[in-house]
Amino acid sequence: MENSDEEVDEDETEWRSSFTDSEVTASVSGSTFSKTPPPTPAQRVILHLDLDCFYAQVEMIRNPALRSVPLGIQQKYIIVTCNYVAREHGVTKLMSVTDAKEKCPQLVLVKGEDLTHYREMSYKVTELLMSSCPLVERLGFDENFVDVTEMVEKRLKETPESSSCSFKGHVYNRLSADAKAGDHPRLALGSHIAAELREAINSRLGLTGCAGIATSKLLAKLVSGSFKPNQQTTLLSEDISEIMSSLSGIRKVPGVGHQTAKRLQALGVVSVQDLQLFPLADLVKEFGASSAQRLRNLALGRDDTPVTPTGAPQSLSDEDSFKKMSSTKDVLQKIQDLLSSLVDRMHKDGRQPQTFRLTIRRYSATNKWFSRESRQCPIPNHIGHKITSGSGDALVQLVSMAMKLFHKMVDSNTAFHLTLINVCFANLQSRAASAGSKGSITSFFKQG
Ligand code: DCP
Ligand code: MG
Ligand code: MG
Repeated sequence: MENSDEEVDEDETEWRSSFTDSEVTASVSGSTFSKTPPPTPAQRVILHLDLDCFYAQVEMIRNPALRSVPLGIQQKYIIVTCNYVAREHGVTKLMSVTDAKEKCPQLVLVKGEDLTHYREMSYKVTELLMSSCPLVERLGFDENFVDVTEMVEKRLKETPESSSCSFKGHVYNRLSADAKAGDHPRLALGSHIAAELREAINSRLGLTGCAGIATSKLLAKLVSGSFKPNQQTTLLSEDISEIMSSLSGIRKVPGVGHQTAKRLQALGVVSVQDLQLFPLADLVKEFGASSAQRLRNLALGRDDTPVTPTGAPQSLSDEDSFKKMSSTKDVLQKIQDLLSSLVDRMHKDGRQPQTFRLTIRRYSATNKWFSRESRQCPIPNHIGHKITSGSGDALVQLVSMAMKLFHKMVDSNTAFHLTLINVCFANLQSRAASAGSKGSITSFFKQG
């Protein structure tokens, strides 16, 4: 669960960056429709796509015999996900292996610590979506936002009769047949585009997933899991307050992470309604003006952050966590293992890393999540070049760099107890444009 890449977990940072305040109009460039005004924020159409039991689906594609059995993907002693057959037997995501086996003794377990196949499939999905619409933002491994506003406007213009089409899939809080597509032509068209994209993902990559269709990222994300698996749901603007008040607590609001929820709770704010009604001035005192307003807006279901196209990642990393590592020999072995696969990925990526960073986590009984320490150093050009050209002896030199950084953090003459090691290449520069531009997403995608 913790040997994540930079982007696996839906942690607070990720949501923050995805839902930070920004200019309302940034995402809805009306460039191709110069005669008509650009769509207003309320006319945006944003899709959120989330793949079904993602790691389990990848394993079922690799071994189709697993489709008909209850399947759990195991990382350490946790089932990080399970297929829907297993879910019928009461197995749930993030259940301990012991509990899952108790619920479902015939559960088949596949180890999911090596993320290579999941990562590759994940980027294939983003790439496929980008081939239909450039405005795609990744969120974690199995989710993407797509801003289809322009596609919708184009269809409305080119085939005006399409504005009277019906909704595809479910409509939140209503019987789909009763929802008047004529009153919501853009969302109705968005539901057709969502169905087409899901179909493309299914026919070309063999994956199923759910989609939410709404006027913002926040709402699309909230509505997409209403019917699972392999279904889609549209949220009409008149049901925004309904969906917000259906949430069981503030932690369910995307963008409110663990830390924020704790601070809110200390103010007595527990439910979404509490947050809607809490005096703004007091929120400002705790969080500052802009975060306070953002939190208030989120609670009201308002989010005008744009879908920000995801470029190639700015760093590549790999890590592993363990109960206890306390000898330099084991550290060396772990660093060698991690670096050898990371160097391989870096080579396929094609860009040249300028910086190497080593991160460790020391055991702490009290502060389990916030005790990471890092040291970094520049990668000399001749070593960076060896990585990109795939020359084998880069690894030896990198391992020795890593061990130097390790000794800067840890005095190996005294006892130590580590629970995590992370190796990271940062400051990646594409060869074609070492004069400054960032690595291209296409070269990154080619590695799959
Ligand atoms: N994941 C993980 N650790 C977590 C959460 C998720 O390793 N704490 C991985 C396993 C999942 C994948 O990320 O397969 C996607 O997470 P989701 O929450 O979307 O769960 P699934 O896609 O597995 O299931 P669902 O069908 O409910 O979306
Ligand atoms: Mg999923
Ligand atoms: Mg997900």
